[in-house]
Amino acid sequence: MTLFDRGDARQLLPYDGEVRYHPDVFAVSEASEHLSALLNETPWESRNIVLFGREVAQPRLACWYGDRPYTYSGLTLEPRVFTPRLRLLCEIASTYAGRSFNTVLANLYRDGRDSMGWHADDERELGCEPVIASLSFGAVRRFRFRHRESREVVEIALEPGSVLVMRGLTQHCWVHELPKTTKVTEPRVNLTFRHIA
Ligand SMILES: O=C(O)CCC(=O)C(=O)O
Ligand SMILES: [Mn+2]
Repeated sequence: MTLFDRGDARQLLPYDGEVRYHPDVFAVSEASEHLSALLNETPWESRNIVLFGREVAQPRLACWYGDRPYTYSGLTLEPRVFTPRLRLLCEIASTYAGRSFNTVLANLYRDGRDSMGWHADDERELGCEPVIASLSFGAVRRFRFRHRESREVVEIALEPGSVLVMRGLTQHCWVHELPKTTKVTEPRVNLTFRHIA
């Protein structure tokens, strides 16, 4: 783990926000151990959402950890208690983000058909300029930001063992998505650590 190289990550957004990408935070063997453990230890839930008046399953599985429920798109995820592994990963995420976290949303993209649509993590309880640290394990997936006004798009490949930190105006001025792809057949686990006041 390269905790001491964490200052020099690349800033991805050209304006109106700050996103830093830290590749290779975890060695290949560490990242694959976290992936298989997270796949097995997490009580993954499938959630239904209403899309154009029809109830359909969200295109991914999820699990929410922290001390209060999480509500988004009209869904409430009941909170679970951090496992020792999540406590460890939370500490690492905090080191890169420079702040502490008390919740994590775990997402499982089973293959390239799973995805997350355009959104911002701008729920009121995250505060006005939230800091969010996103850890990736498993398949490499494309991740895109789109500016709300200029419509400029910035894209990055999120690799296993990486940490992405979003802060400042990022959630105000940009939306982000993890698009579907026909090229990926392997699973990816993502952990987004957040601080809820
Ligand atoms: O899977 C990812 O990398 C992004 C997840 C995300 O944006 C979210 O959980 O809010
Ligand atoms: Mn998000």
